Amino acid sequence: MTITITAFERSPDRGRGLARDMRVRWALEEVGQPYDVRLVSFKTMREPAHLALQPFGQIPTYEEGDLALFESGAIVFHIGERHAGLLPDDANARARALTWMFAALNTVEPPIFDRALVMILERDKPWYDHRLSALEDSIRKRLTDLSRRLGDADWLDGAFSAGDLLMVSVLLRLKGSAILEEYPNLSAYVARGEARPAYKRAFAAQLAVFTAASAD
Ligand SMILES: N[C@@H](CCC(=O)N[C@@H](CS)C(=O)NCC(=O)O)C(=O)O
Repeated sequence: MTITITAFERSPDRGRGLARDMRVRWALEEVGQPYDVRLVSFKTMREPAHLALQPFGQIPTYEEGDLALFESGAIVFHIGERHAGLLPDDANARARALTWMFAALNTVEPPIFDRALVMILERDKPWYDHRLSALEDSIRKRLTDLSRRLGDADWLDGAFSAGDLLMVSVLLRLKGSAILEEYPNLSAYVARGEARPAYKRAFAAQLAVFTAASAD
């Protein structure tokens, strides 16, 4: 059955692979599932057809036969449930991988995403420096704990899983920042994720969309 996901027709991140379709593309590449991409504009995302798929008017969405999903974490979980390669077979290990998926999205991503938003939207506000520094403190708190837990392991809990896929996706927003570099094992963890062939294929695919749109 054909899988179709949605992605920005012109991603605001300019092809850096930070939009959340990237994690879905990466998951599909890890399990070897081909997929189609429907590109959407900010205008299309607010129209009824897209809102029927994604009630908040966002990307990504996932369609497969009569199944339509939204929320990147739920989509990655679904892909992991249906195909081998992202979730362990052992029930307890699978539950732990799911725990790491939630940790990435619920515990680690919020301050990292808020920092990115503040840097874009609030740079000219009087509270900018204070707010940025508070968010960076929150991020450091999370990264300190994550770094301690990862230690010198390659992945968070044994073999690479959907938990790592989401955690690396979340940390990538800090790539090149001094904050991530304060944690050499996390920088190396992110680099290990990026070195995976599936990640590279997904990254190239999303970049090709941006490059083509820029040539128009
Ligand atoms: N929690 C959602 C967040 C989706 C999300 O924020 N998507 C962004 C792109 S990365 C988007 O569509 N932004 C446009 C908007 O919110 O209007 C998920 O993980 O799928």
